[in-house]
Amino acid sequence: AWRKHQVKNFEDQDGFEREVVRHVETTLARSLFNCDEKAAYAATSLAFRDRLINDWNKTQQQQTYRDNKRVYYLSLEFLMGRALDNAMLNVGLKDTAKAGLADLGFRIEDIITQENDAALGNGGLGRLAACFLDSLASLNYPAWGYGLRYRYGIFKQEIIDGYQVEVPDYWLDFNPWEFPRHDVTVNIQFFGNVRKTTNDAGKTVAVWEGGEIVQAVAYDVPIPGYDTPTTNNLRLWSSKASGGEFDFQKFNNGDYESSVADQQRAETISAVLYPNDNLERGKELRLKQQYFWVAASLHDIVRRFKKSKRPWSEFPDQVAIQLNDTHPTLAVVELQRILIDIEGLEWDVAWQIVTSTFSYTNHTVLPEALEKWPVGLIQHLLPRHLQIIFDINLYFLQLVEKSFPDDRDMLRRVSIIEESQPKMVRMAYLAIVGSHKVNGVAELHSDLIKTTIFKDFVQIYGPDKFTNVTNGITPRRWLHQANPRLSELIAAKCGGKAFLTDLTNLAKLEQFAEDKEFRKEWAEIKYANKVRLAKHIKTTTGVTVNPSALFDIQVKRIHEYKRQQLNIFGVIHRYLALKAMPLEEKKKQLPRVSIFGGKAAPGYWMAKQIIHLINSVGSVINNDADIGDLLKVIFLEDYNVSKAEIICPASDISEHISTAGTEASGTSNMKFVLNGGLIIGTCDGANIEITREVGEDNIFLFGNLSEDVEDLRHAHTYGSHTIDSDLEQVFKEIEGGRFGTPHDFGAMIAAVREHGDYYLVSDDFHSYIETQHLVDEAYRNQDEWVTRCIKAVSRMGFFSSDRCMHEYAESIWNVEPLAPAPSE
Ligand code: 26V
Repeated sequence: AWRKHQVKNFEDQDGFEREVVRHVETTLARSLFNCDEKAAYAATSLAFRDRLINDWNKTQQQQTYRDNKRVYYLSLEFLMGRALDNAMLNVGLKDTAKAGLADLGFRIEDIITQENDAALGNGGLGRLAACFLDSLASLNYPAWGYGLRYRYGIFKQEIIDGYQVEVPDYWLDFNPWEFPRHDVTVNIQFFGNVRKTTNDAGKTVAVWEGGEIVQAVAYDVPIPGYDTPTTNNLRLWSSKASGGEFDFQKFNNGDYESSVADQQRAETISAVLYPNDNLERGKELRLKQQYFWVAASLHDIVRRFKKSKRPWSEFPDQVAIQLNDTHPTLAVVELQRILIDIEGLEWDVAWQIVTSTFSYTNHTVLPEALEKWPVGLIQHLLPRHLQIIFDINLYFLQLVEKSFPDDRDMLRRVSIIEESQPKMVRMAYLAIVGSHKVNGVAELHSDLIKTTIFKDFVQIYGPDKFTNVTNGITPRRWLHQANPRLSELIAAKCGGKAFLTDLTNLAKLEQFAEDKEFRKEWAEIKYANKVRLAKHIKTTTGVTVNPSALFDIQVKRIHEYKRQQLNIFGVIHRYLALKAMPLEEKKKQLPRVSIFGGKAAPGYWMAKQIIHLINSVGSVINNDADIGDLLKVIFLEDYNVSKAEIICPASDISEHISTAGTEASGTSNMKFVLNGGLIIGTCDGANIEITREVGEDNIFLFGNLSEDVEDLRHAHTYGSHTIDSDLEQVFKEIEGGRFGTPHDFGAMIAAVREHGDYYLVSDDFHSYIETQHLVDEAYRNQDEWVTRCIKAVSRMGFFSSDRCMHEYAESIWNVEPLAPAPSE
């Protein structure tokens, strides 16, 4: 009987409309006359959600039944963006929905934009996790993501009087894409103490007791693959007071307030995403988040493994766990604890299992981002884990001593415990010691970690433990969804939509790079995308920009190492040059729109100053009648995933100009090139591999190389350096009050002039300006420009996150895809 009544998916417009109407009338209990865009969004989402649930259940059943090795991607951040558009495209019924919604009186774009972004991440690291989930599902890998269900995602940014103001992102008021699993809970212990006792077998064992319990509740989010029924799972944990007798006791004793306070304290754990990107501040709540999420996830994974009744030795054959940066490193310790304290395995047997299970991805070399936790804090919060960390360190150092006898400095350098005041646990070292593979995210970055921050570990373990997997992006969201017209044009020339599942098919485009008609269509699409962005700029900032001008875009988190200050100093230089030009010459200049966007961490004062300078410069230049369309400066408020989908298709040039050696990879560089824009960039991160693929003629590189950075910094500090005279001119104008109160920007200038110019802005300024001139010159020849763009796109096949997932699967996880169950 069950089979006979199985839920049927809608297949056509009529079926879709029927489902929408049904959801409006019954699920939402609304009349059709009273169906606004929010309700239409809700009903459309529910209709698609029903489809996903079917595939999702089947996928999970199939994965359980086949019982192959699974991948678990542990990440504190998943920057998913919107789900509806993605679900419609992956299921292949967007056109059907579009027609159906039109029939019901709605424009599909108005419905799609009702959805709040799921913004559970800061930037590149979180968006990478989201792209990986898309690829894993699309390639039919049995994979789960594990994260935290933050009540507040990354803050919303408002610009008020040119300054960033943070507004909380309460995104959960209506979220049809998650399923609370109130039956899937895990009790998580904090604090307490450790007692040693002897068990029945006469062995000394540790018992962690006392402290407090917080409950983790699972919320599941379906992750549909593109053009496949495989629908994977993203499990997000939410924290809740454990309830039970303890609280009732308090309640009955009339201690109502304190029982409510307990509850609120528990819920605080998953309340908010930490908004720092590349800065570690060592807050206790952050450590609590990490353990809460790691312990719940591992409990879940172990529970699933135990159902198969296999011996523990097979755990690494069934489970691969990827640590997305060091944030989940406590998982290494937690699994060791489970195996020795709860399952009774011997240390060495357990440790073998642990290290075969985990692998670790490093995403930054910036010293201020490397996680360290005070020993005292861990002792207090997780007393048993600290003991295990000490033991892991002891055995590790013994091993090191065998290969490096008498090298006491080596032991001090590589110790997981930093002998500082206070003592610190170095999480990256713990992650390396607890993993069988460590990878960087672009070639240069992977080389740098081997020669700098993890150099000693290469000596100890040999080079094979360290590997590179260059980042990638999903072409479904970042081309097909964000740029539907370009996707269609490519499909028409590349033998259909195959490029969306094998991006190397883009190579077929190259033969059309000089084709006049094709170039024209290409340019028209770029223009239309610029018009779309110009409209967005007009409605959000009130500034009119000319879509025929060169659009120069830098959108990413605001950080000194990413050098938005270099960009804005360059803009000022351009403005001064225009102002100084005789009219005749000015008329010959190429109009340009400089577009910025990105959030500053709320506590990052200098980043906020940079935002303020950009806005101040904008308000002067945009209102200067002498300049008109020749130069506009725009700061786009609240850059996020859904805005990126409008912005990336609209660039002529985008900026990826970090100080060489600081940007681990970058991924927006890939998004912009894939959408037919060229880039201006430094020899850093994935820019280097993009250059190798697209060819030096199709990218604008400038600036010093990473191998020279150390010497240049030295020269700043020890006096043999003078600041570029054009840059001095820019500083003088700022100091003269041309862009508002000079005092506001004093620190930015002092950072370059007086404090050693750590990010080498002055060293790269001249090269940057010259290269921007080359961009202008190149852009004047539109035919050649478009040819370059087409060639660049045709050579971007390598940067699909599908390729990344294959590489991880083969060289790190040892997992294979699982063909979806045949549909009945
Ligand atoms: C550190 C911290 C410290 C505590 C507060 C929250 C927080 C959040 C993130 C991080 C680590 C940041 C590392 C990171 O985001 N790296 C970026 O990773 C991208 C994906 O691999 C890469 O493209 C970027 O170049 C890299 O900056």
